[in-house]
Amino acid sequence: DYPDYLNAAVELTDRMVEKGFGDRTALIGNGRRRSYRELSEWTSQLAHALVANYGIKPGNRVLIRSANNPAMVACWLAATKAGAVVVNTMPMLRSGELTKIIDKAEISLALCDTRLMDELIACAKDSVFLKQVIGFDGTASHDAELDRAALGKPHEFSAVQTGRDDVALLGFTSGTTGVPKATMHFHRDLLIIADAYAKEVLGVTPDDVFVGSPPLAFTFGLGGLAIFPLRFGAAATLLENATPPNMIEIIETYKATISFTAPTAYRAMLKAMDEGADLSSLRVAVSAGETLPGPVFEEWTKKTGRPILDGIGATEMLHIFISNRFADLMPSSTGKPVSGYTARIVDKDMREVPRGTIGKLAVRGPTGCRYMADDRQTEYVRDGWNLTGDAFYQDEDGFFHFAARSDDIILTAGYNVAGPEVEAALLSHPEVLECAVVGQPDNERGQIVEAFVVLIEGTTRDDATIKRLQDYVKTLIAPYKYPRSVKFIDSLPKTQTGKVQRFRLRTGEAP
Ligand code: 3SK
Repeated sequence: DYPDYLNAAVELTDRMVEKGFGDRTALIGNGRRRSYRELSEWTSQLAHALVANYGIKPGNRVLIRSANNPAMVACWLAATKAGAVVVNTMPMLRSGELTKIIDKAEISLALCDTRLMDELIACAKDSVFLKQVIGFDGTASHDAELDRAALGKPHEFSAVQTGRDDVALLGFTSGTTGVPKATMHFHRDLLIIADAYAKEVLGVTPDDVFVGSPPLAFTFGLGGLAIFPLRFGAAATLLENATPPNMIEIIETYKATISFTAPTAYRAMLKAMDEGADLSSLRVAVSAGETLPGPVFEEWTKKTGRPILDGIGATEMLHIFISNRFADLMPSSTGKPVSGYTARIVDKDMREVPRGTIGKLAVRGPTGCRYMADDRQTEYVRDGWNLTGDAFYQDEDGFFHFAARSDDIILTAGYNVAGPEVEAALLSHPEVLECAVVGQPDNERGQIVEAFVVLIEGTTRDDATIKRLQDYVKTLIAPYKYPRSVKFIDSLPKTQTGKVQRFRLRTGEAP
């Protein structure tokens, strides 16, 4: 139930001051805390600069390029206050990738951490769209062009009265298939994900302190590290380099209570706990984006007394739409739909399949899915249902279970093998750190199951290890599923949001 006119950035800043949160910590980063009042004033000054100095108008597309830091959050909120449509991008993107985004989103102005300017300036040279690249200081010193333009501007800004269904954000899909697409999100969507998932599933309170690794440029990170804390008067810690040791330090220093990260980081945190790290302040651990291995879930539950909350989200839907809850949790499942969302398992004709049958996951909800100028709208959205590209089944109790990405199903000698099932078996072997399983063409069997394995330090890469792993898999799952080919690699190819790019292994493009 949202008013017709709504500016999401106002709700997350000025409104929080009005509600009495002015003196509470909103952001922690670069070694200092910023209160809600400071954030409200900072974003208003920046919004004034965007309008007065750079001519930003409602509806203009603004690209932001930065690592996770308070200045990036402030720029995103300021541009949103000014009515712009924002595209947040990750620091690792190179000019070729940025150019595709700039052209697709028709970006006219970019705000860029001064440490990352080169690639964007290269894009601007030949771009018909990008006219201005303005630097901001992502460190604590605020000494760059945008910061100087904002200095001395009024602390209050009369934000653009956007409609609740005006586009506020373009989320680019992370490209597990290699071709990024833009999805459109409204001002109200930014609040819905907090009011549905964060409130109902996480039970966020003003005393919470968030920590996590996903980039703010990925909507998983924007929700978990900016929107959710700010919507409830809680605090967000922002880390430019969110490696597990840095996250652990932040958890211990600021007594973080909610973490958003991937299974590999939870595995590292478990090891750190064995070595004496105190992570007891964490009351919620969220995992999404990759399959959560059973052993990580079990060990975390045993050590902390609380399970990891696994869920599934999508940039297309803005955030997590199916999740486990502490009070309603099924280990190894992804959980049940978040309030406001409906999910079902369908066949190729969009007919619902019986419980227990693997089919395509279809989801419907208030936050998507809307592709921008893309044929995928007709291919992936049918009768209002978004087909996520995942194969799932729903059990008798209503829990949804991941089976595979549709393209992770391997057809071998007449059998259907779900790659993730073989991965889970391999991952439970003590010598396997990470792995990815794909199908490779084979004259005799159509496809064979091929595993790419990252071994733990000290394990020998030889035929004996291959045989050991193959025999082990055969003891856990039907022997026809064992990987006939095992290759050792140093690391798995991943997207910048941490998803394994199996297509690159399949095509031989990686490692
Ligand atoms: O895993 C994803 O793709 C995702 C995307 C957006 C928000 C949340 C998640 C888990």
